[in-house]
Amino acid sequence: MTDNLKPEHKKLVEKILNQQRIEAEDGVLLYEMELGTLAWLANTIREQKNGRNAYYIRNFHIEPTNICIYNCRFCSYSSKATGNAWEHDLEKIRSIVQTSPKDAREVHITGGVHPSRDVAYYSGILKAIKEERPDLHIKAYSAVELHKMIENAGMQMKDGLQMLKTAGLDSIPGGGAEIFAEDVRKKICPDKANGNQWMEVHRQAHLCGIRSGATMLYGHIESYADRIEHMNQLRKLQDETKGFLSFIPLKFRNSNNPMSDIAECSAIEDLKNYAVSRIFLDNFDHIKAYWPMIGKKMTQILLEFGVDDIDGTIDDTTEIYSRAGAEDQNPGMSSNEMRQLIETAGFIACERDSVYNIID
Ligand code: V47
Ligand code: SF4
Repeated sequence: MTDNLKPEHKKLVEKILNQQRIEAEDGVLLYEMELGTLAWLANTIREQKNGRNAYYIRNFHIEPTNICIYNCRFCSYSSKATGNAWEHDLEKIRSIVQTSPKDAREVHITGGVHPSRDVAYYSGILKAIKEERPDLHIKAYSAVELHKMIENAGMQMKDGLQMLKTAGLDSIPGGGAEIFAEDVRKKICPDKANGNQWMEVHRQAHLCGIRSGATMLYGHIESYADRIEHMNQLRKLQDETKGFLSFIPLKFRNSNNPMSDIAECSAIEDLKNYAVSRIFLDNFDHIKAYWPMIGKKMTQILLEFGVDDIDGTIDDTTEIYSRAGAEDQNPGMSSNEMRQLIETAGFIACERDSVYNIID
């Protein structure tokens, strides 16, 4: 398998197979490796960590508002991008929860960063949801939303997070990470929390016992070195706290946003990127492909490239990607459909809870 490789790639393959850590300097070399070798390595690691299991969860989304003070250039979702603003009040949120699938285990809440809603308002949402459905795991508010709502309240990050935890926050999603590299971030999302601030929110959350996800927006103007540096920062924090549950690469989609002139990357690039993530992030247990964004067929292929989690049933409750050009415009799959998607790809379907306990 390694006979035809360049010497520098051969050395790297040996390191990976011996379960030695890849340095950041070596990471970029991975992107230059041929796809078959990457797939083989990523799948070897996937099988060491998760066997042939492929996880999914019954969940739904709540997007409290698309009004946002920020100006991310890849955003197709905010009211500035759509010309159509919405903001749900507490009654509306209660009614979404009341009519949500009874077998859902998790609600994923994220949205725009509203100019006037504060941490007390967002705590109220959590309390209302727990009153309706005490059993529901609440994965809520990206680090960008948290950074602003807690800053607005003049609170220390750890105190704000503690207040939200007391109100019902169980974990936080991985959104808002984009790419940490400052020069790129200034071009694509100039005004929101920067990379250090994003990391600090997650660090403090982990210290408060709130686990989280981590994303990376790829396939726009970033370099391979930027991607590796992004993952390297995540890997360091994971060494420190062990608080990340999964890594979720998010492919840049170019419809209906100010970055529409940038072509979307190829499917081969997607495969490479997921495989490199699986190899580089040696201290992450799970790599997630968010199926509504990357598409069902691609999700099946990605299971052979290091992915072991395909997120949730969603129940047609998210709009973040539909206008950006997502593969699935009305996302929703029943548990049976999710199992079928996994099983026809040759993997073992495992329903999970939010912290990866397997449900019988
Ligand atoms: O931070 C916005 C991304 C994220 C575009 O934690 C775009 O389990 C591609 O973070 N093209 C929000 N991506 C969604 C998110 C997420 C999704 C699924 C699961 C989890 C999890 C988290 O969506 C934003 C941004 O990176 N995004 N616009 C776009 N045009
Ligand atoms: Fe606001 Fe999020 Fe859109 Fe950025 S991506 S403008 S933070 S809604």
